[in-house]
Amino acid sequence: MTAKKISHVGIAVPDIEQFLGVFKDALGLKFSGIEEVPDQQVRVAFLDLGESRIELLEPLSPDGPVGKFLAKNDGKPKFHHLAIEVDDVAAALARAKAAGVELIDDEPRCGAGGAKIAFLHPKSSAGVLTELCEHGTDHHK
Ligand code: CMX
Repeated sequence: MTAKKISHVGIAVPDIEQFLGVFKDALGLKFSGIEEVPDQQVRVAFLDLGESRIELLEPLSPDGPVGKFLAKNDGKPKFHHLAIEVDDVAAALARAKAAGVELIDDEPRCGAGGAKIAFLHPKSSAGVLTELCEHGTDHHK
């Protein structure tokens, strides 16, 4: 299993359109589209930043992970997670589990762009919600 790079940094926002301009216009990052990820109850926007990306996450439901996270922060935007690109999510999960890390997902799930994703609990990853993700060979991220 190889960890390759920071895939993206996720920021929870109450409304993507309200915050898109900061990254797209003020910082000049390339906006690469909006996608709904029903499995995670979010709508996401990606902005390219070198070999990595910024992901803005808007809740599709107040009961999903991002909806709950924003509610705890009085609805204000906040850094949400760090995503690490790996070549094999299942192997990365097995390695983390063997090292005693608490997993949120025991098996990879389907994330934005068809990536295989899985989360480590922030309690055992230095307080940072950490996503492991694996993109197919047809995707540059
Ligand atoms: N970063 C750091 N800490 C976080 C956190 C985050 N994003 N979200 C919650 N926590 C903290 C809580 O503050 C809490 O800390 P304390 O115990 O010190 O108060 C602790 O984690 C546990 O919180 P909890 O109440 O037990 O659990 P929650 O119901 O808040 O759920 C979590 C937290 C991480 C398990 C849940 O949000 C989850 O399963 N996340 C993974 C899936 C996800 O986030 N999907 C959205 C992104 C999808 C995508 O990128 O496509």
